[in-house]
Amino acid sequence: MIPDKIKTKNGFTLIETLMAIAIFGILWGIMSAFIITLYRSQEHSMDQAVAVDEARRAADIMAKEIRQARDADNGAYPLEKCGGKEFIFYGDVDGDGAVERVRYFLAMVQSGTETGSCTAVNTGSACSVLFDNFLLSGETLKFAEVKVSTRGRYGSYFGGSSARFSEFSVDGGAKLADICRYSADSCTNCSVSWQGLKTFDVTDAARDGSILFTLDGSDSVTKSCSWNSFSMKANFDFFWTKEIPNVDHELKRGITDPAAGNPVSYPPANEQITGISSFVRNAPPVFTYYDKNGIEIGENDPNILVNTRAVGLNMIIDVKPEKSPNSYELRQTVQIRNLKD
Ligand SMILES: [Ca+2]
Ligand SMILES: [Ca+2]
Repeated sequence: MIPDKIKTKNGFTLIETLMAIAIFGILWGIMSAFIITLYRSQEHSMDQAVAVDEARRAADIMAKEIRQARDADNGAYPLEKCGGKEFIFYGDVDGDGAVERVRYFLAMVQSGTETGSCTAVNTGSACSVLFDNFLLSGETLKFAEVKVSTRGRYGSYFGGSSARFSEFSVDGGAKLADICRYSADSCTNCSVSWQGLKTFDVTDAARDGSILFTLDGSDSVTKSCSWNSFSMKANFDFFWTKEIPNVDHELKRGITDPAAGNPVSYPPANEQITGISSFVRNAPPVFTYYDKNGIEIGENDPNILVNTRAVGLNMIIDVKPEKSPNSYELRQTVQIRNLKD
């Protein structure tokens, strides 16, 4: 009876079983190669899906904010700049009753610090340091400041009724401040460390890509430090933030709160910049502008600010341009509610 039982109920022979195992093995090999490929492309698709989702949310935020553009708190027109990669307008985007300056732009924001020092040898002499390699053509300076410090023959004389101090100036202009004057700055004679530290916003002077800092010891800073080798040394820590157009893929949003005053102002230094959408690979404009008839207005049209009634958003999202899936294009047109004819 045993032989009957070896031949199973289903009737498979040993050879049939082995063949089934071999076929299954081959199929499994094909399947796993397929699954691995699928998984890898899925991973990339996931990144792309996340980027597209982020872009959609950014477009929603922008649409909501653009729709309610209005006059600035200082009376400025609702639209300030209608560019292909930069759009600037005013609106109360946080709903606190005060109108912010809002800027969307596609550019890289870069900051840097450079330090330079110089030595004045003779009594009452000056020394200067020039910075001129921080801004390349096409780049825009957003903010610059300098921290000035010094060391030298600063102790008071004539019984403390007068004092030695230096005068600080920028680009050969008028004196901006005294450094190490009187005891308030508590500078000591020929200190080994920098002292009298003061900070100045020098954005306007640095905007042309070149800035000269001068410290002048003509207020009786005497040659006697390190026994007569110098009268004064000056140190300038120069800090800057700039924007480099068309090299970045992150769409940014800058918000400037109004600063108190009459009229209020929107100081560039107060701008808070955040990224709102990564992987924006636009060669064509991100922002387009339309008049009351829905006709697109050219970016160089001198009347673009007054004629714009709607803003088109066009974002081309691609996590890795060299890989599929292909880029995703997001388009939306937003009417500005307060600019109806
Ligand atoms: Ca507000
Ligand atoms: Ca300058």
